[in-house]
Amino acid sequence: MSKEIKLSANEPLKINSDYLRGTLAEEIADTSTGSIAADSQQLSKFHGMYLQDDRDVRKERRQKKLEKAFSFLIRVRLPAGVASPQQWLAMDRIADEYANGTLKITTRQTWQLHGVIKNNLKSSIQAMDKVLLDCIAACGDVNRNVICNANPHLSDVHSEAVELSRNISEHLLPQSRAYHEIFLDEEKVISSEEEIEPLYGKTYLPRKFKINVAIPPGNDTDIYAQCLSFIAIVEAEKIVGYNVTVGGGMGMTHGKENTFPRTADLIGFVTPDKAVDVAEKVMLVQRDFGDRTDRKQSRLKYTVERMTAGGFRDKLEQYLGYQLEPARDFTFEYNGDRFGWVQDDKGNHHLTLFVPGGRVCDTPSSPMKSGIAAVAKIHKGEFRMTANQNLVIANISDEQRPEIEAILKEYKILNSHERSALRLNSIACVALPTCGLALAEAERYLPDLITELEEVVEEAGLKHDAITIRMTGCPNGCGRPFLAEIGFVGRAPGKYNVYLGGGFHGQRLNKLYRQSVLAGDIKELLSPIIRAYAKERNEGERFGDFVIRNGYVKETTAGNNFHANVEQV
Ligand code: SRM
Ligand code: SF4
Repeated sequence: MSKEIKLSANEPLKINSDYLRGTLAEEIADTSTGSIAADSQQLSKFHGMYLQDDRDVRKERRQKKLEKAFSFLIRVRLPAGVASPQQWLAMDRIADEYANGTLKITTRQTWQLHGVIKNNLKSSIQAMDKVLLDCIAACGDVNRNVICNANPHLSDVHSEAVELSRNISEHLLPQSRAYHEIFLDEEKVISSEEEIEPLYGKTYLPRKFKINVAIPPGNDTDIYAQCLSFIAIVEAEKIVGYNVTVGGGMGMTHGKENTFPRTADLIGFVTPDKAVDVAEKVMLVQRDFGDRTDRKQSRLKYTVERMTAGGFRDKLEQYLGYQLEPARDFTFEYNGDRFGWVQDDKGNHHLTLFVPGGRVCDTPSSPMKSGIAAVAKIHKGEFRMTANQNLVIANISDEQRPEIEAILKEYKILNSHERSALRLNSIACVALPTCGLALAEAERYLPDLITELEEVVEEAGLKHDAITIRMTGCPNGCGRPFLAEIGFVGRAPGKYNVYLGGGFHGQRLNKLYRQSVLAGDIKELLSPIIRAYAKERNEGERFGDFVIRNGYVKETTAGNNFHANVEQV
């Protein structure tokens, strides 16, 4: 007798949702609560929003017998992270009118709004629609925001890569009109089932799916952490095609060794005309072979792990009807951002600014949000968000540069990138107080920890030496901490697992060095290693390589040995 397969709860939910409608419209209209039902919470993700509550006031509200302080996170779909000044200004206003007055630049190159109460959801989305922004598929079991290298040096090649990112995003966009009906008050039009979701069908994907486009030598989009990546191969300043990697991902669960971060595998090369088709077919292989019984095993990385990279490529080639070409040579040099001013070959200027934790907000020492809005009022180029949560003010003409510089100076943000290389190479995920999954602080704590570590780094003469350092409030890995040379992952309030030995350009996972370290003990734990690195490193040796050579941690060579050879915890 064949064993019955038990699908995860989200599968029937998707099937019965009438293509992502469920009872969302009714629940959003219900003013008796700030919340929505559990099923609707799952469906709302496909429309780019999550129900959250302010965890800082949970206890107080419980004591007062009040409902949690519910609000929504809204995440925008912004392929390649490119936005016009008008779009920036609209988001700036929406943040003030309907959210918590801040704009969060995410590790997938887009804006998030936090603190949008249910009553303001439709107004926010309608205001975005006016400037041609939407949040369709920004979350949920679908293809997410397609990200792309933000390096302004390579502008001609960059625009080709941006175009590919946009084409993939459009091609893989869910077709259901649910978003338009629920949030934009569009009339429901009845269409045949096949027309509704030709790629996804009723069950969409087993889990989230992530794509990026990279242009060596910059790996600022961290290709090894993505489900599918296209690495541009450039000859004579033209993209001749893309190497294809599959099966990267970060999320894991503490104590569950069958969950692990995984670096992607290189499986071949395609010419530019085939890239969208390859994106579609990789997604369809995952649609058909991804695990739909256990959401902890359903990401593409586990599908590739089960099938092996070669097995996955064979299946993909069956879907494509042609073979991938052998992968071409490429070299990545870094996965951080290049800060400050650069001028491209057409004479335009680009300024990359450091945005601490990606949080664009006004503080007394740095009114960044007002400053960027003032720039947006006169800027004729565009804004590009980076996958390291930073911001490029791009395509500034010779004539406009002095004016923009004057504004940035007035708002004290012109020199936002004049910091230690350690800080400039840092990422912290949002974590508390909005993230419901956070076990510890990240965005609100990493800056202080870096201030402590800067003392050691400066004393050791390493102020200008880049070391990648990333912190997340839990092991889901939103700040890609398992690729950092120094990674901190929350275990409990004030306690972090410390990981060492990631590759400087994102090519190697790190390894657990110490478990559940108290925040107050981190400086003491790392100081001797940082000092030793300053004194004993080989010429050009990176921190992540040094800690492996000196035996602080064993090398992680693949996701499936991430948990192996952990010597001291
Ligand atoms: Fe993430 C869930 C924030 C990039 C892996 N992520 C969440 C949620 C929505 C928590 C939740 O499910 O309730 C977080 C909302 C916090 C908040 O209050 O804003 C959240 N993730 C973020 C952002 C905002 C972090 C940031 O500080 O920038 C990033 C938004 C990206 C975007 O614009 O789309 C973000 N998340 C990532 C990345 C990095 C990336 O994509 O390059 C990863 C690791 C790569 C990967 O997917 O493997 C990531 N997020 C996760 C996971 C683990 C998935 C897994 O495979 O197990 C979860 C939890 C889940 O899906 O169950 C999660
Ligand atoms: Fe939340 Fe964890 Fe993601 Fe940080 S890593 S935003 S704590 S889910």
